[in-house]
Amino acid sequence: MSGTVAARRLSGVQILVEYLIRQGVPYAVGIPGHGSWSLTDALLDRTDAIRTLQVMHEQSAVHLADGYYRVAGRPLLAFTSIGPGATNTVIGMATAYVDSTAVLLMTGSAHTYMRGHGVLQELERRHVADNPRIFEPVVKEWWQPSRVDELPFVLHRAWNQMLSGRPGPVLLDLPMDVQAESAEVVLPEPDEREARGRARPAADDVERAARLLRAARRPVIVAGGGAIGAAASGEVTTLAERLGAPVVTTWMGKGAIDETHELAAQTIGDTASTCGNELAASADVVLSVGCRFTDWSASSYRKGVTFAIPPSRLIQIDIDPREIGKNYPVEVPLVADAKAALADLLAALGPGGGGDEYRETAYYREIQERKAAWREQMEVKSASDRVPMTQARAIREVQRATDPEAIVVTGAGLPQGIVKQRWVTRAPRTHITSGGFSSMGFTLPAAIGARLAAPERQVVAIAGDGDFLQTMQELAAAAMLDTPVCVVVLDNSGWMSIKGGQQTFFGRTAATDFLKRDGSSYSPDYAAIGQGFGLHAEQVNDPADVCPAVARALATGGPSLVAIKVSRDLADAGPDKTGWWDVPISEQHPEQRDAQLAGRAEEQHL
Ligand SMILES: Cc1ncc(C[n+]2csc(CCOP(=O)(O)OP(=O)(O)O)c2C)c(N)n1
Ligand SMILES: [Mg+2]
Repeated sequence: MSGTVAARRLSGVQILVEYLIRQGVPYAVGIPGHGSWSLTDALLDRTDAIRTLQVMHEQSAVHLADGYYRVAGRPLLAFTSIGPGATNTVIGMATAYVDSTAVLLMTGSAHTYMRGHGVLQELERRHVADNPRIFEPVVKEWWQPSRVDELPFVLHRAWNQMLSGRPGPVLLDLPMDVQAESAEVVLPEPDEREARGRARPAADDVERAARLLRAARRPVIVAGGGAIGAAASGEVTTLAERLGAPVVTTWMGKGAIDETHELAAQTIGDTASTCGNELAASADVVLSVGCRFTDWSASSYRKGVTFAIPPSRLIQIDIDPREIGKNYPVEVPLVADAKAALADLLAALGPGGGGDEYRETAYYREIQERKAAWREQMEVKSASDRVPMTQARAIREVQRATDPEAIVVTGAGLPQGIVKQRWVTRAPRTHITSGGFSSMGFTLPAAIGARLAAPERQVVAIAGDGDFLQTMQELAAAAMLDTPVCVVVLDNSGWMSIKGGQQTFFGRTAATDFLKRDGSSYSPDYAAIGQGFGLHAEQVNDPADVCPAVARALATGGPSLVAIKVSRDLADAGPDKTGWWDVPISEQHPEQRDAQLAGRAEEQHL
């Protein structure tokens, strides 16, 4: 109890460090500068409890912390100096914010008594010490304390905000004098300050939802990131079996059900699965669990492609009331933690179903047939022997070399869609991707964080060459930490996903190939890059060599890189297109424009 705890004299950064230790935070990751000298100095005194990790770019510090959170469900501290180091993290914070993951970022700030004077790296022309306002759209809340004795309060507020309700990143912009000065303080007791417990839905809404589900003939469960964040995978699967309902997943929801389960009907949206879209679009009742119905997962709301709500009736579980009814009209809103809501729904449904009964229905047989048809369609690219190989084949071979519970990490580009579409995810928190913000450069640093969170698991970072080239300097971090991530670079000499979109929507391509002046393709020597950073690194061109190369890389027990030459042929380079995506097209391309306008006319949000 705080009243009985003696006050201690601590500096601002000591308060921060002691608070983090109290919360069990094992790593502080970042790049020091004069704006955070006090912090790195204070961390030096507590290396027994919290370790400082170096990265080579502040963006990576946040992606690393984000990757750690996505796997462990616990936050790290990312830190930077004042100014450019701080602004370097914006993409990382945006990625975390959009996907509702928790990161605590500390940035250095101008001394309170010099604010506005133009301290080195201060932004001050519109407002003193103005750096944090750059972050306003990408943090749940931010603080810029003026006094050391504010810090205990600020820290428990920040911790609560970051982790309660819908999680998200928070920013602590800490003036250099507040870092350095000391005060008599009492550190907050987590037990007395945290919003623990799971928010439950209203009982009468649960009853209404249960009635709808009981009467449903074609129920479908849509699992989003909220299902994984709330550790509700068990409930999702139990409810699916109880109802005989297929489970389809969004990018963030992949892993909410073991994808080898008969009721796992795979992913929804564009570059997803045919079976997932067909089942979701023909559901009579859709139960969504922590998903926000993005355009990408809902095929830009074109009726009948991924969803048709109505006539489908929607039961929507979300911890954030802001998401309720946003994109589709909702029949029963359940504003609640996903795990609590599903448990309540299961209780309200009462006994019945269960066991293998769900296998007896015509609906079940239809689900299996649709899944089989989709698997057959995927074989075309996944079993292809062509060289340079398809990404689909490369992914299949990479997965053959890994354990069932291996963690796979992707950032934007064709690999992100291919992995979403074809990697068989067996457990929650093993498919990690920069989903909603879809950031390039996420893969490698997030994979390092993932591995730190799960040192017993294999971690495979599957990056396009473009994605890799944005943060490949973190091979240095992996090498110094000796973190055994296996980086797989899918080299197609370009930003091929964007090139494919250009071809589809504009009928010609621009600025997406990596070319030399003579017009031939350009690729750096990725294996040499890996070796240059001190990693075990190999180059692979033949599909048959991928699995052995990845197995060798994983067996080294250290960080490694496998570069794979993949197809540049737009016809087979990427995932199958399974949905619809609304892209505005100018009158200069009448054919593509007319096709888009026809599709847009069927969008349900209009
Ligand atoms: C930081 C960032 N910049 C730009 C984009 C837009 N974008 C999405 S995918 C992509 C290309 C990805 O290229 P690569 O990683 O090589 O994968 P590929 O599609 O070629 O397989 C780009 C430029 C993005 N998502 N993130
Ligand atoms: Mg590429």
